Amino acid sequence: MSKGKTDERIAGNNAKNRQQISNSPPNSGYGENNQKLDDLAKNIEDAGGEFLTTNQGVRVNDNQNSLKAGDRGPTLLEDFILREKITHFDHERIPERVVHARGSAAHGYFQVYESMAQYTKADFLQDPSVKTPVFVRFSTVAGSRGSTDLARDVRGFAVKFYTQEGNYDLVGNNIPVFFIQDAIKFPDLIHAVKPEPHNEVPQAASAHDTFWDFISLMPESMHMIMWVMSDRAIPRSLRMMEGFGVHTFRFINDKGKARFVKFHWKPLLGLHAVLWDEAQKISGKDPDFHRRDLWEAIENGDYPEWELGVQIVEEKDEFSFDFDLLDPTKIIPEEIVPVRRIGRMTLNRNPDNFFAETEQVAFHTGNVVPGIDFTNDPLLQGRLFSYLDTQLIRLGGPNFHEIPINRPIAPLHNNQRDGYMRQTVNRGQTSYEPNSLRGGCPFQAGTDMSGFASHAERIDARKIRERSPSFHDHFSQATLFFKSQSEIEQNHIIKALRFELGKVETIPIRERMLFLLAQVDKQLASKVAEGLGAAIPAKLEKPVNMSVPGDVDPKKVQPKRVAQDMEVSPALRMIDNPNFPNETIKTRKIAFLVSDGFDDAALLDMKQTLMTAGALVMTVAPRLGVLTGANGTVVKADFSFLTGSSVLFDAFYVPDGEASVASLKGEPEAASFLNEAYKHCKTIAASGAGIELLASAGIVTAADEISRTDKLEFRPGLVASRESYAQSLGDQFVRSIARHRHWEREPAS
Ligand code: HDD
Repeated sequence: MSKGKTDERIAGNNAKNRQQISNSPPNSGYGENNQKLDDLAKNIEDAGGEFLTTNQGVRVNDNQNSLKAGDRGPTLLEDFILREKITHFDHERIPERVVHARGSAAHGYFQVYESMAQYTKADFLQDPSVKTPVFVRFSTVAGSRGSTDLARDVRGFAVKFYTQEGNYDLVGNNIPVFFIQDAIKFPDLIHAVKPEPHNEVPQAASAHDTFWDFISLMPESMHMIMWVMSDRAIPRSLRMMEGFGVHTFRFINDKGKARFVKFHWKPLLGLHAVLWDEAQKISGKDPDFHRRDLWEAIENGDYPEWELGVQIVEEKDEFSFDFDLLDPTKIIPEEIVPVRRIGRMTLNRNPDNFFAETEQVAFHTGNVVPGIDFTNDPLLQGRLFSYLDTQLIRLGGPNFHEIPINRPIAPLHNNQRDGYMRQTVNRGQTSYEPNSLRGGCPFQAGTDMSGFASHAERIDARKIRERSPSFHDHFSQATLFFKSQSEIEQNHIIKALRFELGKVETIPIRERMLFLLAQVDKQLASKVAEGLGAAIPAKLEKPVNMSVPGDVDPKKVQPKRVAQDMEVSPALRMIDNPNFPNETIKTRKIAFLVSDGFDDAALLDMKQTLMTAGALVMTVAPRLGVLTGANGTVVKADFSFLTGSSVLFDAFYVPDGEASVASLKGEPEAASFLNEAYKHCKTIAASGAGIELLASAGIVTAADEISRTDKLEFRPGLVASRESYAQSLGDQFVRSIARHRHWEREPAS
């Protein structure tokens, strides 16, 4: 929704306006034909209103002074206005999520490309003309609600589909595997990664002893560790990352035939990350970087989009892989089972109120609709318990499904009653089934009436606490992931591990990690060891009382069947990933470094070229206010060198203009802006006198370097022209930005 539209929507704030909204028929336009938004509209209360009132509707005539015995006397207990206001304030907070506390969300819709009836009877996957409303919440895992967006962490990617058959929640992550194979280890994992209990340090970071202590004793986490140490864990934007359902689920068609399915979200803007050095700096400069980015993109009408992909496996092929489909530490490589893209999700509206929607939304892996079912993945099975349980405490009782954001658009009738904060006024004598007094209503829906019937999987087993031997290979896919990365990405993993383990103070923990890394890849381990100034131990010393299988008994590992000769999976890398061939500069933020006296055409024509390609242009100047070009063009300074920062932009341009460049040369921050950009391998362009700023910043070393070549891109990601502006310069700048980073400039580790 554009800014204009938002303003229009919130313009009216009186009772009459609200009346109009609540009386509006479905698809009134309020919700852009989105049934969930129309439903939410019934609860909208715009800020303002005519008179200030208490919660009982009594008008308040003095909101500045409490009721006192004399103007210098004590406050009276009688002051019900003061008491109500303070009491409500005291209770404004609810417990934050125990994990995924830091989140950002948006509304949108999903549309399937063609009917999936052959595979699933799920109603929302049948008709390409149907737009199913969605609410999506992205999150980090370890940090508190107010923590930085740019932590090295997994990103939550939770989608609530408000389907005509009830809510379906796909509660996934941006990484397709998980740390542990069994949910019983989840509290331990989270206790280990959260700030340490004695001093609550560090916030939103895994680089500390307890996390790596746990991991070093948990070899099954090694595949996940490769992903978390990769650039996937520091995305450039929530709009530029993949999503995964992680577990294997089931699709069931109307004939009752089941197939295994893995879910993927493929972002249309491609896969992009920031460097760790940037991530740390962004955490200081703008801890809301991802939240702001998502919000602004939607406000600007640059709606983020993902395609929903599925990998479908026939039941007869369940055992034909060299890993177990039920093991959440494994992927099905896309080269073995291709991802079929079956629909598109578009996020096109920001929430009206963070607390009411983003904070109060309650996801649950158990929210499924007919046509989608579970498998026996022991991690998924544990999650099926956890989510409902956690919402009961977090949202204060059993009626959280009545909170507007959680309410399904499908009709809801049952005999569940009462409890804290019940909103519904259930009329009638009966609250049980079967009944005769109300004609049997509400009655059970047979499967022919969309009643949910669990897949009748045959189970004939002993009750045991054991893990299947088919879960015992903890390293093959970790190795596959590492080997599939480009050299640059491998270096980033090495550096990330050096950083994280370098923060670990207990030497035996580092050693255990080096031992495990050596099982993944010898070179990886030795490079990490080099950075730590340590040696890889020849064998793993089990600490006293270690109760988990610290190493793998090869006799217990199932023989490999399919894909044992698979060396690399290109779909696992971010750089040159074949799934994202079209590089675009859409929504990239380009900083123009300018001051008074800039060359008007050099600024305006370049801006036009970039905007035509879909990028956003912002000016950064020695001060805020307006700037005037040599020929009188007036532009607003969006940032000063104080309020802006190099790490917040994707590319940089210094336009021609003698006076402008002279002023920038006197500004030490301008040079450090460009030097950081250079270090972070971003594209920098200059025209005419702008080149002198590159020279004074030390980026162009030999003064005549540019004259010696007729190439506009005279060094990787450095674009310049002696002319004030030529279209060829703009076109080259666009092509260079589309490569995102110029890794040739990055020093090897
Ligand atoms: Fe979880 C929240 C994703 C394992 C227990 N989880 C939560 C959220 C996401 C995930 C995206 C945030 C939802 C939101 O935005 O409100 N969790 C995952 C994935 C997992 C996973 C992809 C592994 C494949 N989780 C997992 C296990 C357990 C939990 C094994 C417990 C046995 N997760 C929870 C929770 C949370 C949660 C405690 C905290 C807040 C909430 O549920 O609503 O129930």
